[in-house]
Amino acid sequence: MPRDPRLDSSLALLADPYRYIGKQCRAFGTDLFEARLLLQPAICMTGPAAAALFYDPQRFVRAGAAPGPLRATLFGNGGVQGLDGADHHHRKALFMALMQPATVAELGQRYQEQLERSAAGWIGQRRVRLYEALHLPLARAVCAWADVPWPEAEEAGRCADLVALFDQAAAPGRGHFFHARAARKRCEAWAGRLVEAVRQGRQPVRAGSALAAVAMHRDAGGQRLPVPVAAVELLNLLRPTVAVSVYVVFVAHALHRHPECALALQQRSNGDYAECFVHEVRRCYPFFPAVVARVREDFEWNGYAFPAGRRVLLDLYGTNLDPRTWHDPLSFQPERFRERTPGRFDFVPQGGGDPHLGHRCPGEAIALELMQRSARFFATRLRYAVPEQDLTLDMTRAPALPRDRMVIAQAMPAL
Ligand code: HEM
Ligand code: MYR
Repeated sequence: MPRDPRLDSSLALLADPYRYIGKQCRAFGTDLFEARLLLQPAICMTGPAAAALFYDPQRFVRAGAAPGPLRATLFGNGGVQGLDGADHHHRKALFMALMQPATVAELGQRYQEQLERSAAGWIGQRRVRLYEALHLPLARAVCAWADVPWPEAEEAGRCADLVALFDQAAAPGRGHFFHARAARKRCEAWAGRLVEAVRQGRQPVRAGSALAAVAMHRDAGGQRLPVPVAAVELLNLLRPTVAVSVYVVFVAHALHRHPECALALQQRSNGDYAECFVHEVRRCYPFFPAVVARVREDFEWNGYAFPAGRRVLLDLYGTNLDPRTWHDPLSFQPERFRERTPGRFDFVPQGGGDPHLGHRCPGEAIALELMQRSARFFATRLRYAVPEQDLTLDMTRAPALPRDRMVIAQAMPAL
């Protein structure tokens, strides 16, 4: 197996998290190579065949796979991300049960109301940084949907903490160690108190709400989740929904770069165009760079040895842009999704495979719903200018973002 000769490649990965694996693979002319990451040997892979391998649950486990710094911030400990086998299957069902179309649509409706309310406040403002401006409407919507009480006096701090969990998880230095780790401690304490209050009947909940489902969930042995674990799972619903702000920024960015897409969204009779458009946004824009697992037992693949315990990274960003799957991969063409339904292993912005069986993101329906509502809102309900600014994406951070965070100006209701 080709080898990255650096003594340790963690800094190279951190400096270019979306392109490091793809670049090395192109240089070696292979789909995979070996490197030292976080002082341990690791196999890095890209492309649809590697994705199909990575999502074979017989081959890989997640226990102990996620790097410590990400567990301390983005994921927490004891949550679904680190489970395997029957434990994973049972816990995953808790998430999938919340993704019924009517439940997702209800979240979409609440988000749209909050977006309209926030946008009313953008009118008359000189400039609005969309990324930051989207956090509160998303946080309000998901907490109302989940049945999580959200007192106005606390919302600024709580919202900033939920953002820090994903925005500063991979930030070098202070952002990670000072903001994201402290935010996780505060968020888990808050979510844990809510779970206890529900269990003790002090916090009324709607049957079937996300908070009720997490608080009352029983593991395969019939036990309630330990409070800290339930807190992690509640945050596994709240945090990523606020993180959809990154995708919504990309929606606005793509509408600006491709005004013909805005026109297509304005045509009422344009069928599933909004869905094709947001798929193409998820395919082209960099968000979740790579996923990580460990080899369950020794095996060989295409003549390469995968030793038990070895950490393996799958490049999601590069797989979405793989020229073997996608014609002219760097050109933004929503229509490509009219001609072809995405496969389970070649279109992997939120992971691959089957979300019920493996670790693929359970929240894709939510991301799609919120992105489509945002696309329609920006294209048909809000008029705004995109003033002079740096619209290039900062690819040295994860999540990548436009350097000026997508500023809009002169917002007003569309006639
Ligand atoms: C897992 C991406 C939104 C909940 C994942 C994974 C990725 C991902 C790449 C890992 C897949 C793997 O390990 O194989 C994203 C992106 C989102 C997003 C880019 C955009 C904001 C959401 C939403 C929710 C959600 C809205 C729920 C409300 C989860 C959970 C997992 C997960 C609970 C762990 C699943 C498991 O380990 O079985 N997501 N996601 N995500 N996502 Fe998302
Ligand atoms: C979520 O909150 O679960 C969804 C969005 C999180 C994106 C955070 C991006 C940084 C993650 C870096 C992972 C690198 C793995 C090698």
